[in-house]
Parts: sequence; C-alpha cells; structure tokens
Amino acid sequence: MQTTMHENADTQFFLDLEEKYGAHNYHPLPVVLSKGQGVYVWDVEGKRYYDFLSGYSAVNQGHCHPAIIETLVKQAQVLTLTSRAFYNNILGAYESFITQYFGYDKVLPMNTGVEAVETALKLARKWAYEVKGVEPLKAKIIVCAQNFHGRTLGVISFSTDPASKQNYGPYLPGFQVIPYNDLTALEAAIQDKDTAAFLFEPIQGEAGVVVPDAGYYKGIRDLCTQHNVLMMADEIQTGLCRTGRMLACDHEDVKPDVLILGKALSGGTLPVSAVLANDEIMLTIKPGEHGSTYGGNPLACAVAIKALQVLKEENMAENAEALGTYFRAELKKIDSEHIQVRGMGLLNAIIIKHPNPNAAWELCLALKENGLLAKPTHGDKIRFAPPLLITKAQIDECIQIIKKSIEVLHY
Ligand code: IF1
Repeated sequence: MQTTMHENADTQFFLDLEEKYGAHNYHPLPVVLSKGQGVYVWDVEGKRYYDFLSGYSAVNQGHCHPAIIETLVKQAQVLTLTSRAFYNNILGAYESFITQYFGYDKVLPMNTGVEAVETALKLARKWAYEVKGVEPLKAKIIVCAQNFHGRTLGVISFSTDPASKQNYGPYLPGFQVIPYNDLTALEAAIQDKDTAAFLFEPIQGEAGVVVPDAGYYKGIRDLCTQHNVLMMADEIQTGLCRTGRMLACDHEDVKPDVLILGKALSGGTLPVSAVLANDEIMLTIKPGEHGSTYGGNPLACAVAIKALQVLKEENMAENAEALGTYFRAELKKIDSEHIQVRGMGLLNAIIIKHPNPNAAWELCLALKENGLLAKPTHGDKIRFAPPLLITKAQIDECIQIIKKSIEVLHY
C-alpha cells in the first residue's frame, strides 16, 4: 500500500510540474517516462510498456538504438556544429550517402519536419517562376483536406483542422485544397497552368491513418508528369520503412519529384529533416536564399547516416511488412463490434465505434494499465505503430494486451 501511494505521488509530481510551468499545448496520457530501449519504455516507477507510438514514427529503429547512440556520442565529442558559414567534414559525406540511398541529385538538410515542408513549398514556388515560367505571385500549390504537415504559419494556412488553425490568421495565400484520395479532383485542379506542385501524405497520419486506394500514387505521378507539376511527397511519417517499404511511394514504384523526410532520419535522437530533389528543382535556390543554423550540422549528419544504415542492415522494411500484415490479421480476430482496423506495414489504427465519446481515451488508459502505450487522435482513433524491430512473439503479447483492454468497452 505504501508503495502504491509513493508511486502515485511520484508520477503526480511530474504531471504537476508540467502543468504549472509548461504551456498547455498538449494533453498527454498520464504516464511519465524515464527510460527507453528497443520496443520498450519505462516510467518513473519502473513499470515497463510497449511503445506503440514510437514518437510518432521518429523511433522506427527502436529507442536508444546502440549503433545510433554510439555514433551520436562519438561525433558529439569531436564536432557538433559549424554553421553553414564554413564547410564541415561530415556534411558532404552525408549528402553523397543520402542522395545515392534515395536516388536524387541533391539534398537540402533542415531540422524539424515542418521546416522541410516549408523548404519544399519554397522550392516549388522558385521552380514555378524560374523554370516553369509561371507569372510572378501566381504560383499555386495543391494540397489535400485533412492534411497534416506541421505547425508553422505557412503550413497551417492550408490546414483544414480548426484546432491547428483557428485564430492564427491572417493566412498565407497560394494554396488550393482538394479531397484526399481523389484523382478526379486532382485532375481538375491541376489544369490551372499556374500550378507549381501537389503536396500530399502517402498515408494521412493525423487524420487517423487514412490509407488511399491502390493506384493513387501512380495516378498522382501520371497527372503531375502530364501537367509539368511537381509531385511532392511528405514521407516524414510514412517513410523510412514504417509502411513496409523504404518509402510508402515504393509500394507503387513511384518516385516523387520532391521527397520530404524527417522523424526517423535521426532514429529519435535529434530533429533531422531533409528535402531531396534533382538539380532542375534544387538549384533554383541560390546562396543566401534559404537555410538554417543547425541544418546540416555534423552531429545530425553522422547520426542520419547511421540511422539510414540501420534501417537496411536490420531489414526493417521487411519486418514492418510481415509483422504489420500479421498484426492486422490478429487484430481483426478480436471479437468486438466496437473496433475497425486499418493500416499499412506497422502504421496502423483502430477506429472505436462506441456511444461513449471518451471510449478511445478510456481504452488507452486500460492499455497503459496493461503495459502498452498508445494515444487517441480525433477522439475515436488509436494509432498502433511500434518500433520496427518488434518480434512476432512481442506482437502476440501485445495482441493479448489489446484483447484484454478492449473489454473496458463492453458495457
Ligand atoms: C505534433 C500528428 C503525427 C507529420 C507529417 C510533417 C510533420 C508531421 C506527415 C511535421 C508531424 C507529428 C507532430 C506532432 C504530432 C505528430 C502527428 F498526429 F499530428 F499527425 F505524427 F501523426 N509531416 N507529425 O506527421 O514534423 O515539424 O513535428 O518535426 O504534436 O505536432 P515536425
């Protein structure tokens, strides 16, 4: 009994601290984590959990991956930041490595995901004016309803989510929103000769893991090529093996003109993002026209090389594909009229059908009690996205946890 009170007091201490001194821009699950290793995290009381969020897919390689941490520590002891006012001895090696890895002429390194998205938007406009020949200030970028590309003013200007957008106006013009997974709408919108680019998520994460119809990526590729419009894939969440391929676009053997990466590019250690494109696009940005203090820093570059190597060396795409298929099949066997399952690779979600609007939150609390961490989105969806090195035996154990937890919905 004494232990229980002590445990609760400890957790509550950290909740109170954040409540008092931190901005209230999040509503976390009441668990305070202090350690992570592979697919597991531990709370301040020493309780172990399966991490089924993986830092929103930033820790695809697992928490504190030994090879990534070793690289991080080694490079941190030698050189961490030079700024781009000078060269450093790691950036070039990283640029050469990542461009060959993904098959593009050039990379532009940034830090957070949204900075990479902003970079892509800037590139699209530059390219439209300087290569395609769009009249000054006319460039249009097509985006999708229910998109999530980050939190900057530029990016929320074309958000359709009131929570992300409300009372942050005035907004940036130059965007047209069309429905997701709708090639007919894209075909209509793309007729406008001022169209610079189409920006999309191969799977909409924030919208609740919305998987488009087969053929969507190919259809986008064809329309963009036909109309001389840049296909810009935000693979910040879907890329780096999460969906069972290196990139989600690989499922249809499609290559975007502009590839946007972030999150797992550092295996969850640092904000590292990147935009990849060929010369015709990338060289429209000239010295002094874009950049970032931390972008391309040697610490980030060393870590990113290792994070990418680990994905291939440990066959994470294959594992995500095989175990994702198995996981969804097992989830569908759980006999509950309250859940619906969807996803690709290890990016999955269940949709809760229940009269209680708090059902998903309550289920997440039950999952937490039973040793699995997941977070609801939009009230009724729960994302299940464990680190990609999870094993079949661990998936089996997680299925049992989920099965047992779902019983809280049966009332
Ligand atoms: C938060 C969601 C995930 C992203 C895509 C760009 C970014 C993200 C496709 C920006 C970031 C995060 C941010 C995080 C919640 C989270 C999220 F639920 F909001 F949608 F992952 F699914 N493009 N997604 O998913 O990257 O600047 O954050 O590095 O709390 O905002 P960032």
